[in-house]
Amino acid sequence: MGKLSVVIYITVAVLLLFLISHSPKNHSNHPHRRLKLRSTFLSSAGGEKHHHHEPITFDPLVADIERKREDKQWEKVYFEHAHKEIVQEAPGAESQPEWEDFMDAEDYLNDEEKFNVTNRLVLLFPKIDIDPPDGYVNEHELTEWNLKQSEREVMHRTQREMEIHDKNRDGFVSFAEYEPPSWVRNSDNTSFGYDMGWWKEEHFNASDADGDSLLNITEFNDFLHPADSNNPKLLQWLCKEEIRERDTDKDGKVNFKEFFHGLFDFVRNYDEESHNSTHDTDDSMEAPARKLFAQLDTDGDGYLSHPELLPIIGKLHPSERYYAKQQADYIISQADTDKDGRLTLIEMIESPYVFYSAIFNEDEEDYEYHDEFR
Ligand SMILES: *[C@@H]1O[C@H](CO)[C@@H](O)[C@H](O)[C@H]1NC(C)=O
Ligand SMILES: *[C@@H]1O[C@H](CO)[C@@H](O)[C@H](O)[C@H]1NC(C)=O
Ligand SMILES: *[C@@H]1O[C@H](CO)[C@@H](O)[C@H](O)[C@H]1NC(C)=O
Ligand SMILES: *[C@@H]1O[C@H](CO)[C@@H](O)[C@H](O)[C@H]1NC(C)=O
Ligand SMILES: *[C@@H]1O[C@H](CO)[C@@H](O)[C@H](O)[C@H]1NC(C)=O
Ligand SMILES: [Ca+2]
Ligand SMILES: [Ca+2]
Ligand SMILES: [Ca+2]
Repeated sequence: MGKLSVVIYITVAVLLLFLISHSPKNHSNHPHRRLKLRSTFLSSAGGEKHHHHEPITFDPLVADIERKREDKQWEKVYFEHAHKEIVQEAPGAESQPEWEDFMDAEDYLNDEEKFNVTNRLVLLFPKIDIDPPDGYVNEHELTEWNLKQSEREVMHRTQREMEIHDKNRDGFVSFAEYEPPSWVRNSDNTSFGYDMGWWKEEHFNASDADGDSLLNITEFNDFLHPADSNNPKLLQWLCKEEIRERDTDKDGKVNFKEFFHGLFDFVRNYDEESHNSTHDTDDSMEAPARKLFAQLDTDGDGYLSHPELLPIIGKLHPSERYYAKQQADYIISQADTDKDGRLTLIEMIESPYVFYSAIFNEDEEDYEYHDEFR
């Protein structure tokens, strides 16, 4: 008995020593470059507008892991929401049951033998370099790739939303079934004037492209993301909504002042290349603003009506394609070593973390540096 336990003890100890000395962490020479799974769960709940957009996850394998994790969080929240009584009866129990799973997934991504970033890029390159397949990834190919990843992500979230709202499980959401987000129901109509018509019946009707009073998954996805829709009724609704928000004197139209102090900034920021943020003053921007206003005001009555906003609605509500291109431009600017405007596989492998920047935790690297400037 005694001998046996000593043998087991020694075997375990030797095994542990072996494991520790061969632990992947020990030969990771980039301690700061830890890939970190994101939680976009809370920030992504409906109504994304204007400003913030989560970076698109480049690698479908990583996106898959993120989605699975997010689904778990979602199931937990939805379960608690649907069964409040049960959860309240068991205080403190299982407060964070998924934590272990998250850690495992992150360890997996940072284990260079299991998740080898070089090998991932070698594998993905031919899937991106398709138009044309010429050994180079150009801006167009990278934009399309990013767009495909983000559309998959958006549709996945829409499917989950659909599960909540489609109460009779017929694959359609009726207006009666649709329950707007709680902050819409609780806010009064006049506060701030933002999002006044969002999640209301007019918005719903505009999303219903075939007019059968039900939203299928495509129409429901459009409803949640009007700026990415091709449905003209919905784009028109979006323009009307924009007028409602900007029309501070409530005459139903947008005059130059309302345009200049509201909409123009969005249009200008969209066309980033053409402006100097540090040198812009109201005075220096008034002339270009007046010029654009005159161009948009096609009937020349001195006001913008909702059809006149249609040419710039994509700039007021940037689409997924806009962000996909922005991210492609950023990646190319960082990884295109020979500055020919396109990426070879070698260039990609030499800057792997640019591609994983969406999940690349750079906090540790820059913290002290930035503190100096506070
Ligand atoms: C990753 O894969 C490349 C290419 O196959 C190889 O050279 C490299 O050693 C691998 N890295 C690790 C940590 O296994
Ligand atoms: C908002 O406005 C609509 C119509 O203008 C009205 O029916 C509704 O009661 C208002 N809601 C709140 C919370 O004030
Ligand atoms: C939405 O459409 C339904 C059915 O066509 C109609 O009864 C309702 O009045 C419409 N609501 C609005 C706000 O347009
Ligand atoms: C949903 O309905 C639209 C017409 O409004 C149609 O074009 C689309 O293909 C439908 N989507 C699905 C998934 O059936
Ligand atoms: C941007 O600012 C620089 C001065 O820093 C100036 O020379 C240049 O003309 C400006 N460009 C535009 C488009 O205003
Ligand atoms: Ca190519
Ligand atoms: Ca429909
Ligand atoms: Ca290049």
